[in-house]
Amino acid sequence: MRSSSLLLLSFLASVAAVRGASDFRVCAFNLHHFGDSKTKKSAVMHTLTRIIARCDVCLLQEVRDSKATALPQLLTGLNSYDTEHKYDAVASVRLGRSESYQEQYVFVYRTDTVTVTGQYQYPDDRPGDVDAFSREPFVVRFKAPKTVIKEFVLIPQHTTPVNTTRELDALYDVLQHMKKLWKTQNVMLLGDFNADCGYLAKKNRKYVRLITDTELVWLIEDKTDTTVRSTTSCTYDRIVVHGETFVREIVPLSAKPFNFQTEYRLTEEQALEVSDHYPVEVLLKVIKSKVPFNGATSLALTGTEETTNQFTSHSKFLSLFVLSHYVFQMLTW
Ligand SMILES: [Ca+2]
Repeated sequence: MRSSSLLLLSFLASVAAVRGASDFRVCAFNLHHFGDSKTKKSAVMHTLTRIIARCDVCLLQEVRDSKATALPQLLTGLNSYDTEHKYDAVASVRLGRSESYQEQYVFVYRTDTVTVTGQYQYPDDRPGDVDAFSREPFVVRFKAPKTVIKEFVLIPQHTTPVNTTRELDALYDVLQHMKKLWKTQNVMLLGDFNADCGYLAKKNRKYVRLITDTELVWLIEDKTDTTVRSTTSCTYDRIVVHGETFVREIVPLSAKPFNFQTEYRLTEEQALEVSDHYPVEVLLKVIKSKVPFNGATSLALTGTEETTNQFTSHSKFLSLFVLSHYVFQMLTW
């Protein structure tokens, strides 16, 4: 009796895991000088692949791929590592005030759960505040049929540490600009904002509209450590959501850094080879699937793109059901 209760519990947990697998995860990761030299380290590339393969959409920052070879390699690695999904990427041009130091924003996404429906390089020519950014936001709109929100806009930003306060405030103008341009309220701002420790003084926060506007919710809370080094604890990486609707369609309390050092049992040194930042991530609510106990699935999903996912969850569910049944038989014999 006891073992059958345990079995039931583990079965329910497995079902929950299957359903959990259909979460929709948005991530932002500062890869710390991602380019040619990193691609030569296979352990580092493997860890990067594992991290990025957790996300439906992953913003990469500090992509310094001057030879334009690192990103294709990363995508090839992702597609052979995780064959359940197909990954593609959309990238900005190389951005920066000097020729010698430039970075790209890259969004890696699963083509089976997400479509890019718009992209826009912010021109940074706002009258009275020309050249506010050194890495102007590369704004992308995504359509994700399995999420409740359906379509949303991501504004990325990797601030320049010494100019954090000004750039964060100017991001508010980018937000207003995009809301008007694309006629949407569903906007998320994310990335390595350097929004803590020495780069964003407490006394200056009241001047940053991105912080003071009550329509914005900062999901990664202050005092959360997004840095790998054990000697630092700063909340540099952030996810900020605009608008009541979008806030409602976020899974409560799901925003957090992903501590890949602990998760993948790396030493600090090994983790630092990957990056000096943890990725930050958040789950968007997905359209619920109904899984009745007769083994038949009826999913409240629409559109042919979902067929594969439905089939996968359905088969996983059935296999689990059959497996649990066998184990149960063995235990009760
Ligand atoms: Ca600029």
